[in-house]
Amino acid sequence: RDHVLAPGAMVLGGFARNDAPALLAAIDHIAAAAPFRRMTTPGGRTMSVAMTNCGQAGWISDRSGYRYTPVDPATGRPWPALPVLFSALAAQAAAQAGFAGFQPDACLINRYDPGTRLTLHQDRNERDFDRPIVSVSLGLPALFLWGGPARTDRVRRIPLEHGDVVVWGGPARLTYHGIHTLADGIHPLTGRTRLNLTFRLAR
Ligand code: MD5
Ligand code: FE
Repeated sequence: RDHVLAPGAMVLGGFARNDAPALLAAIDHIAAAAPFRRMTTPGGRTMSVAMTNCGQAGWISDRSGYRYTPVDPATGRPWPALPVLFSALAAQAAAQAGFAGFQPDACLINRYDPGTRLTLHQDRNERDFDRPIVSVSLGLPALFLWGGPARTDRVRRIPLEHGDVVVWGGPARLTYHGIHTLADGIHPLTGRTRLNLTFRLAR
C-alpha cells in the first residue's frame, strides 16, 4: 500500500489506521484546551478550514501574515504539548519514507467539514526545508491537489483516505498543494468531518 508519488513524496496507505481512535481522542483533548477556529488570511478572508495546534510551535494566520507562535493567541496560553503518540507516529512514518531522526516541534490540526477546501499553496513558514512534513488523514476521504514547483503547474488529484499518511520531503517539499472541496459523507469514527494532522519542524 506504500507508493512513491514523486521523488521525496511517499504515501503510506493506512499507516495510522490502527492508531486512529487514540489519535481522535487526543485531538478532542487538545481542542478542549485550544479550540478549533477559522483564521483570517493576510488579505482579510476567513479560511474555511478550522484549525488548532499542539507542540512547541503552532501555525497561525492573521492580518499580519502567516507564522509560528509558541502561544495560542485565542487563549493566551502555550499550545498543548505534542502527545507522545503523535511524535512517535510522525517519526516512524518519516523513517519508513527514508527520513530518519525526524522530531517535529509543531502539529497543525486541520478540520474540514463538507464544502470546506484548502486552496493551492506552498508551506514555506518553516525554518528548514530539508526536514520533511508528515501528514495524517482521518475521517472522511478527500482529494488532495498536488501541483508542481510553480502555481501554474498541472495539478494531479490524489485520493486520501482515513489512516493514510503522506511524507513530503526533499524535492517534493515546496510543491504547490491543496485540498479539493470536501464531499459530504459520514465516517463511522468522525461523522461528517475530515481531520488532518500536519507535523513539521518549524524552528
Ligand atoms: C491537509 N494540509 O490535508 C494538508 C496536508 C496545510 C496542508 O496542506 O498546509 O495545512 S499537508 C500536505 C503537504 C504539506 C507539505 C508539502 C506538500 C503537501 N507537498 O509538497 O505537496 O490538510
Ligand atoms: Fe500545506
